[in-house]
Amino acid sequence: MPDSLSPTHPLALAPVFAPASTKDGFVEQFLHNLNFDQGVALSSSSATDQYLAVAHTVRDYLMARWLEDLRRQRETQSKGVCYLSAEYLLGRQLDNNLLASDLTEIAREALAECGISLDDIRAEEVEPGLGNGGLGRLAACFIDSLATLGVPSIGYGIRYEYGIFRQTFVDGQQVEQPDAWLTVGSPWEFAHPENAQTISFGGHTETYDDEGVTRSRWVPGWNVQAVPYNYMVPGYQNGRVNTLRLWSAVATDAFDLRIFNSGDYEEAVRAQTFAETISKVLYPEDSTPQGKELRLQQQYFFVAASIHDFLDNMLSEGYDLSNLPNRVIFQLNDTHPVIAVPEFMRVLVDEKHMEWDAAWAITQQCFAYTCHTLLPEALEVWPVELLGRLLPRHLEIIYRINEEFLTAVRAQYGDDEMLIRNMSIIAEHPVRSVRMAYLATVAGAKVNGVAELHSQLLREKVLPDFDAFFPGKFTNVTNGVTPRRFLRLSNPELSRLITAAIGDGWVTDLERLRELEPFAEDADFRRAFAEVKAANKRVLSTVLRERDGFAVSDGHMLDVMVKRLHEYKRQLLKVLHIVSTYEGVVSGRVAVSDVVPRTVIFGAKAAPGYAMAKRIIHLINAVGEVVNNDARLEGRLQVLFPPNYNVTLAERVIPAADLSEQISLAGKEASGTGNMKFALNGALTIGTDDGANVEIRQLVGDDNFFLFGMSEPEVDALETAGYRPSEFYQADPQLRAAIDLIASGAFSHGDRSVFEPVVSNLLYEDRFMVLADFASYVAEQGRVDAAYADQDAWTRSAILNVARTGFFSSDRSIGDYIDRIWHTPPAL
Ligand code: NTF
Repeated sequence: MPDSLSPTHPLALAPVFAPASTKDGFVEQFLHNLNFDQGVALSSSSATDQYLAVAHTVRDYLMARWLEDLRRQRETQSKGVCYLSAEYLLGRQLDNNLLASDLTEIAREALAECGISLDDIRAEEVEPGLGNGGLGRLAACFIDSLATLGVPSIGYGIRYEYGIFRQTFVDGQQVEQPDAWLTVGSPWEFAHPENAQTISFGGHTETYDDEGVTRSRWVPGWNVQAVPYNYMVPGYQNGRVNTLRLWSAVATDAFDLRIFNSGDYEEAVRAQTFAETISKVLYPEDSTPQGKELRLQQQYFFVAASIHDFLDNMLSEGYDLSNLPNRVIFQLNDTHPVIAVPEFMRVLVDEKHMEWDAAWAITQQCFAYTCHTLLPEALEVWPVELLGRLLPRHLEIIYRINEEFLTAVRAQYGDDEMLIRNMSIIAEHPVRSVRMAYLATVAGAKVNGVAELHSQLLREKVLPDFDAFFPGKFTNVTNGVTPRRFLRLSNPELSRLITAAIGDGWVTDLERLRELEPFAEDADFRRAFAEVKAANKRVLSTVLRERDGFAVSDGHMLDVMVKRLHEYKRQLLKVLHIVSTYEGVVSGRVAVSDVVPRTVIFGAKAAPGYAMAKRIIHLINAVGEVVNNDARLEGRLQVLFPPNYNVTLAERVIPAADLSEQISLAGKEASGTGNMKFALNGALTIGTDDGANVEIRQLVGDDNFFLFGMSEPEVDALETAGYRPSEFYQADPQLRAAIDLIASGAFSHGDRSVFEPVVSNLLYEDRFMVLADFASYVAEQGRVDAAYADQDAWTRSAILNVARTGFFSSDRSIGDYIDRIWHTPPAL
């Protein structure tokens, strides 16, 4: 910086220019970036070069605002949110960033002038798939809303070199390919190796005398460097740009030498290997953590880096740490970042020399925990042996937290050993382990579930003792989705129609969609709405033809089930419905002319180690193969399973859907967010009373929702009474015929062994009660068929779904977090 420019001079605060807000400016900047960043002339540039140059142009445009927001957040020192999440399933960035900066039309015209189509450029972007499913996508929606609402905040996570695997099918079976999303580089990120944090692992602890005070300290065995990569998170046309900071692990010479000198060669090699692997790959387990050592390393790696980053770089000089609760709230996105709690305590007590009680009081105000599941197997536990080996000081801290907590429990309830064992953060069986959800609950100022039903079950069934012990700690924040990506961007035609009717205020105030209700009674509007749906189907049909070579039939009801493959979500129920329809026709029970033409679209990845889920994928493909090619069906039933369902494909599928399948066993799906996206885009839902389906149905009304299946209390009662799936099989000839057809080898070239494990699991175990809900599901699908026959009435319902689901904006969710949990001040 020149001497004459003081740090407060305007030119020192922001870049010297804010380019590209006009078409000519965009052209100039684009060509400049093409020449100077990519090193090519327009005439010799590839589509990738052009994409990168456009991305840089948008990035440059946002830069001034970003730097200003960073400065403002550092200067004001008002309370902000640190969102800690191991996953951010971002989706493509270009379109979103163009929209947020209101540059879409300028870019389109500018590129056209250069002979380039913006649509072609968009297709070049590889989406960053740094998440598994709902949890990671929720985090991405939340950072969008935080920026749009102008909440001082930062998202912290991991910059996985490989995101969620790319799914391919070989002979109908899932084969995973690595997701090398960084091959052409990521134009949206800024590496800051100079701000790397050193993250330690292993070693031992010791006590020492500090002028008469006995203190503990951790003497680590090895360490890695955490390099921050910053991503811009622009708010929607509000001039705000927040930050997402993702950490990448690298080895350093420094640690090599230190450990090498200590003589422990094996440890040094180990550390170096780990340094390179810690941020290498996203674990593809959704809902079923495998308890792998590397995963705990990833978790500690990113939360330790984030906490130190916050304390070192976000606080003003000499900040009084006892004020931290007025300055920050760390929101724990599920149990993955919960190791942040003992790390924060370690920093306060061991490094800042704070008294334990004072530090604990601060910690309990600085953290809040969101639980995203009800499945017991999804609640993370870490064996004490592993945690103690990797993070010995943290284990000591967890023990002390637990000891003091259990003392308090005893003081209230007496020596009820059963209760103590149930509430202990440390589980004794099958191996001594740390229950991360309990640790988070004890430490968190608030604990929230992600839909009303989920929060209720969390309090009543998963953590009832904690709810009694900590009155007022539990709350609900129903999930939401960003209307920018999942309506405005992904459904431009519907957006235009809505805006023409009620103005564009809905983009940031989604409840305004209510104003559409009267239009449901307007025949012209219904016609226009139906035309939009038809146009979206044509777009999807083109995408699937180009992407997968599928031929999508015209005039079909589009019936969609897209989500991770998990038994509790019950893709098998949908398969049984398809098989049953097919069986009805081929057996002559049903006249083919009575089959309402449907195209069923599946999208689902299975965790690579989840054998049953992979078999179900195989079965879906096998059923599709037979059904799609059997002339007796006269093309009235089509089953399509495009591989590698991701955010980019979701943005095409959801706007085109007529029917949204949300058919989990009641009490198992915490919330769901796909369900919200479909309703918001005018698909009708067939669903159980589960997760956020409950709230969707309440809002759209029973007449505009197809409810089926047992309620959660009914599931509970059946479980208590003793569920025997084979009884349902015996009692229902239609169900029997469908299962028998699968068992006969009809979908496996006569080989009965291929799907035998699926069939016997259904008949003898069926943990998620597919057979118990089958009859109800099929009956409700009959009502779907009947309703679809009256297209005008269907469209009316679809419009009401759009009009009444504004509640599911992630802006509303964030508002609830602010009111119920964070208590952050109004936007700066
Ligand atoms: C998921 N949880 C739930 O299964 C979904 O119902 C919910 O919509 C999303 O979280 C977002 O809240 C998980 O992925 C996990 F990991 F917690 F099991």
